[in-house]
Amino acid sequence: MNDLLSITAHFRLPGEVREIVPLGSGLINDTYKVVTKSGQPDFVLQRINHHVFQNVDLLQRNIEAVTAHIRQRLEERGENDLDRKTLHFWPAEDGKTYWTDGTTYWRVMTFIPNAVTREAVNPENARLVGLAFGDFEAMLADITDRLGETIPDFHNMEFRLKQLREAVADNKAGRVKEVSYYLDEIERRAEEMCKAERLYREGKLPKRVCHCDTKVNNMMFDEATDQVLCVIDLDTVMPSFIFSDYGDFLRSAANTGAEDDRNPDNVNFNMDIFRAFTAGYIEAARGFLLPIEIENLPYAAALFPYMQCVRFLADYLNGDTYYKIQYPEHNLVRTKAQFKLLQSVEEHTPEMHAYIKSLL
Ligand code: GN1
Ligand code: MG
Repeated sequence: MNDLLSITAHFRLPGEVREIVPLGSGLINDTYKVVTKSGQPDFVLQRINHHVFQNVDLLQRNIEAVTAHIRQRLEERGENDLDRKTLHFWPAEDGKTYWTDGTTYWRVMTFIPNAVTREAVNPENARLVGLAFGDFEAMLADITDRLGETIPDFHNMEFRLKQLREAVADNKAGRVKEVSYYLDEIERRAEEMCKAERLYREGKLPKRVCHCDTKVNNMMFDEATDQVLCVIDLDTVMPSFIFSDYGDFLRSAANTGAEDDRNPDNVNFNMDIFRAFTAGYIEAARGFLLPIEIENLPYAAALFPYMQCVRFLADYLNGDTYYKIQYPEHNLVRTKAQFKLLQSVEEHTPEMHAYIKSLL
């Protein structure tokens, strides 16, 4: 607590700190709630994982551009409650929205009161979330060339496969043999799954500003009304294919089990969530989506469990250096659960195409 307290002292924060407690369940950054004495706003303190986000300055400049742009858009629309619908980052002593001692990187944002995150959605709020992510992309569509890639090749499937193949070749943790079934299943789908990169090279598929980490728990809901307030965790907001946001949301929200479920039988693709989210997303985004983007939404729904399977497996083979783990085979359990989800998505693909067609 004292160490954390001394970090908050580098930011120009109003109010007196009462306590600092852990917050949230992210796999990359460390997050804390800074509780102040009553009547004053609380804050969120985050240690930015600079091994993952190697250019923190670019990262924060992206976030500042995104939050300012969203705020301006909401103002133009005459919306109220803007302090709960946009994130606000506080300047440190040097005026930047992060502080570093040379080894660790920190930032502080305002804590949004009377709001909650959820680990699961129901069909009613899945539609609202679809609208919210579609709207998020629509609001940011005109600043694509102002944002840098905070993690180069983040959702580039060809690159993720290359990393996995390198992990296999290095076999650092001696685990390759036990995962051969999953490696074969991954390779069998590799060409199809790299379709987005091919379409991009052929000039048929654009990049747009995307959130790129649209897990259910990266969205704030109003505690009382259950309305979506805003999208959080903006570290990966960058130019990408719209498949990123659409596919990654379904990966986390339309899973009947957990991302790391130890029992693959619990894991299935929930078509009610799929339908509700897709209806909301297409409603908000149809003004800018190209036919090729809409046509490939079922591909996106498969791509993200596939990509996550590849990423978890690569980390397992490398000896668990990227994702936080709770037990030694955690990344393998995650791999298996994501693979089961992929299989279930594949079974539902014709049904997904039919539903999307019915919306147009
Ligand atoms: C990471 O930070 P968190 O937990 O929201 C990861 C995502 C993965 C996700 C899997 C920067 O997100 O890409 O989909 O874990 N973020 C980064 O749960 O790698
Ligand atoms: Mg998160």
